[in-house]
Amino acid sequence: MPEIKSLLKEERVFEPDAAFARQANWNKKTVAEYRKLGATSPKRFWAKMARENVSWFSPWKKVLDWKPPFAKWFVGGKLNVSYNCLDRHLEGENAWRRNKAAIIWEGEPGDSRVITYAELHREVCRFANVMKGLGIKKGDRVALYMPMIPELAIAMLACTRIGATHSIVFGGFSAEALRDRINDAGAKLVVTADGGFRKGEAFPLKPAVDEACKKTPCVENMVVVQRCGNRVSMKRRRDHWWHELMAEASPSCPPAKLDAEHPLFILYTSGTTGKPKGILHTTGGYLTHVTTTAKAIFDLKDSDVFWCTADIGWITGHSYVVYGPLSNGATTVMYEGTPTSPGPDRWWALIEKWGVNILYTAPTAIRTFIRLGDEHPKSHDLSSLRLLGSVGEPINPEAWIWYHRVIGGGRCPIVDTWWQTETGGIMITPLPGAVATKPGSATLPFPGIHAEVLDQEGRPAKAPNGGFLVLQHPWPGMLRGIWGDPKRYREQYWSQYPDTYFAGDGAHRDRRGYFWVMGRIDDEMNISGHRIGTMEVESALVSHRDVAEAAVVGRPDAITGTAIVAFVTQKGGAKAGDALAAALRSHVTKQIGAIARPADIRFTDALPKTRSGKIMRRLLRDVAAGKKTAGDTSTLEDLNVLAALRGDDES
Ligand code: 7RM
Repeated sequence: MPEIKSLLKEERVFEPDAAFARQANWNKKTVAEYRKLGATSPKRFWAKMARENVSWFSPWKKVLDWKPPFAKWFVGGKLNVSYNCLDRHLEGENAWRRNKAAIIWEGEPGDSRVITYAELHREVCRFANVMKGLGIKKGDRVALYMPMIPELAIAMLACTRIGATHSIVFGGFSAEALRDRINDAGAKLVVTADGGFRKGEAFPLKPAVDEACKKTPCVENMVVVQRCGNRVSMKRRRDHWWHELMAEASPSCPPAKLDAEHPLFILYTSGTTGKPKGILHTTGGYLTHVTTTAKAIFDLKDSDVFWCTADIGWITGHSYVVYGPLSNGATTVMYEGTPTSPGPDRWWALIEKWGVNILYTAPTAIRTFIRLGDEHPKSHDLSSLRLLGSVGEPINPEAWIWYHRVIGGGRCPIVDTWWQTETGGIMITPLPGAVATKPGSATLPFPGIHAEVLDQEGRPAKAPNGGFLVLQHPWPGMLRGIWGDPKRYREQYWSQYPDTYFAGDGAHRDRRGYFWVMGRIDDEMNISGHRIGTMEVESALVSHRDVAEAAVVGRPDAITGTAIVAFVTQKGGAKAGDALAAALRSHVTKQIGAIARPADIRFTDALPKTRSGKIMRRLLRDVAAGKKTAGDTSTLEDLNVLAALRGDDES
């Protein structure tokens, strides 16, 4: 498998700092013990974690019911996520947390709110009652299309309180994308806002919801948070202001006693077809996974201020802005806006202002800051930081070293965490008090996680050869399926190797057994840590009246990791050129959202195809990257096509 042979030759090793290790929640001894238990009996390990880290109304009868590929964890157990994230921090020996900050929120314009656990509890109960008043019952789906404001976390927790299943749609998605997700989930209620602040301006959201809900027969009501004060139209009887309903709502609402396998949320992720997959997560296993990993990997202490910079619209935000930190009783930071607004030092100013201790962010952000210059972080006091994390894509060693030196002042361990929307929580990661790190490697599986790299025949790949990253035992935070599509669930994740989860990533292991994840091996691209299917962009392009055919590939990009390149053949009569390229870019933005907007559009008379008519993406990837085409072109239908694409004179 030459394509997934690693070219990295990174040999630097950073041993865990002794002082950090002494105070770590999980030290070397704990980790060794848990690794042993997790290796021999993942069930016993996770049952121990579920007992120690999660509060249950009634105990489970069976730890794991595994009928491949369908898993049930903590069968028969009853619990409530909002109870774990709120109530248990207000009672008994934890009652001192009542007035501890649960959420430190900062808006882009510089306004801020500090919400204590007691306050958050009241707001969540109020909104739970609001939803009850709108007829929302256990099992109903609620779509959340919101900016990064506290009301988003409140709405999520309120859903969990009454057993409604939330489906969050990232605010950057278009009306069309929102409509499809609302309909697929069958959401009865949409919670949104008039807008949010981005790059110094109000970015309207409500108009997109209005547009989407022209064709969403399932939606009965809409609740709108007033964030920006921009003008919106409110449809009588269907639309309600958040503040008006909340003013009337009671601040007490008992938490529903939910089954461990009750659907907690659906989160859509890009697929390799045009249609996004609704990844389903349930209650007990997910909460056990995110609570345990947040405590162990981020070493969360009661005195910590934890900042995960992800938008809550992505899985990283679900698990490590909201559920993981709050379930641990920690203080979580939420920031509404863009990293460089009003200036390139906004993040560093935030860290200094709130005394952030733990920062969890993405390589694409780190690379952006490298380019902006060291003077911005250096103009702020970042000495509160004690631990750094990375997620979303492979971190190149240069970015790792810069992050360590300039942001971490050389003193903070870095946890490079590999996981997916589908895994629910972190899977492969260093433990900061116990595991030596190598820049660019996510190191070892978390205890109780059975990860491996397999070759085509299903044998563990031998260094230096790479292979496919798989998970060989179910884990508590795993997806329980694709909403409404068990067949696709089976085919997508479980059909490559028997009873083994196929992650879709290429990886290899070094002599220490460390994992080096190299990226997607399927038709998905990772743009700034966000997954976009090539097919999704292609179907958006071909829905434009001037496009005959489109092929989309990724090319390496210094900032976003991958940039989208679209090869387009236009319909007769349509003129190729900058005007059409601009029209296609905005068409894709309208269909999917700005994250899917192609960086380059290349017009061509024909696309390179095999004799059976399959587009040869490998060739297009080389062309897009400006590389000479390597490998076999013997199945290429017409070599002239390739020459024309490259702009060669000879063919
Ligand atoms: C958490 C998240 C998942 C995909 C995954 C990988 C890539 C994520 C890392 C990484 C190398 C990492 N969920 N990925 N983390 N690659 N090292 N530490 O990002 O569903 O949006 O994306 O992201 O390709 O399959 S996600």
